[in-house]
Amino acid sequence: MEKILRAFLPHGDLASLAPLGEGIINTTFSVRDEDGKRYVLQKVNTNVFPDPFAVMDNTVSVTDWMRKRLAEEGKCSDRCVPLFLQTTEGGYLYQGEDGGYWRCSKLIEGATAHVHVTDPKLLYHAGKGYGEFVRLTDGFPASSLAEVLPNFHNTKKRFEAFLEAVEKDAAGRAREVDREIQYLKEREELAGSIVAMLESGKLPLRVTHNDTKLSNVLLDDETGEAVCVIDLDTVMPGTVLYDFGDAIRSGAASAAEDEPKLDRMNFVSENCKAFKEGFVEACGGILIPAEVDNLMLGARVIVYEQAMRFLTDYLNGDTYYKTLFPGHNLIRARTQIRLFSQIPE
Ligand code: GN1
Ligand code: MG
Repeated sequence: MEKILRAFLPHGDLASLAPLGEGIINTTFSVRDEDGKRYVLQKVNTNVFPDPFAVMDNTVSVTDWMRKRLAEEGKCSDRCVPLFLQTTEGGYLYQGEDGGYWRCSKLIEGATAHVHVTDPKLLYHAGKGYGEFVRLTDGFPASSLAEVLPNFHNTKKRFEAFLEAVEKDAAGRAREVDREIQYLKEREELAGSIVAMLESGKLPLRVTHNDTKLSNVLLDDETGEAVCVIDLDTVMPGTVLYDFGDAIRSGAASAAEDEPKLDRMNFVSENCKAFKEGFVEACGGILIPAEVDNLMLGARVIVYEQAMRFLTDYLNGDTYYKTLFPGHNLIRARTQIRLFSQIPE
């Protein structure tokens, strides 16, 4: 670890290193130097992101764009946009001895990544944070971004992968989850709905974050206001429906995605309303009617998609998401199905 850290922070003593966050893809630490300055050190999961250089190119070009935008508006971007450090060799990635790739950014102080909040006011602020992301990235040439994970939110393709996993039944678990499989299969037409609107041009292609869970927008510890959107790994061209939908998936849920007591997972319409209000407000009028009118379709499709993704991984024998115990992905799939069933059409 010392060697990796030194690639980014060559001077001074390093005081501490501790695990950070609850992401289920990358491995993350917080680092404190002798002056009390803190950094986020992260190992990129190259099983999921085979081209970490493309991930960093996307991240840096979008964050630079946002910083420039804020400066033009006379706003300070210190805490509003993640800032990545270059290594002593130049570049934003350091390759460790095991071949893994690491990156380092400044930690944003006085703000928290909430996994769960109950106060609708905080949801309003979270909505504003993600809406501000849409506003600030408006005009960025979305198609210049690398598709680091092709078809990431192509729900139609996700459905095909799900059917393939059922068919293969690699871990011999399909019989046990027949009810869940049937439930998702019966709703197949939902899988193609957004894809069709994108293909026909009804929905514009925008820069999208694609992982807009509640904990990816930091809220100020004192005011509760949104400070910064983090985790830009999956920044790609997409539709705003994906980002709104994925945010509702955690923001308007009464429990964590892996809550084992299923009846604790419910859709909280008040929180959904608050998030939507903040989101649309901060987008500042750039959304077209087809986007505003279909935001809730985004929520239904993304929660449905996430249920399928978790169940697919369960059927494949837990090869994608980090799991802590054998039934972890199944619990996740079940909470998503329950949440989905409560989101109004
Ligand atoms: C993964 O690891 P994290 O929390 O950033 C996943 C998201 C899922 C989420 C579910 C690249 O994100 O799409 O919604 O888990 N990211 C990737 O917890 O697959
Ligand atoms: Mg992520």
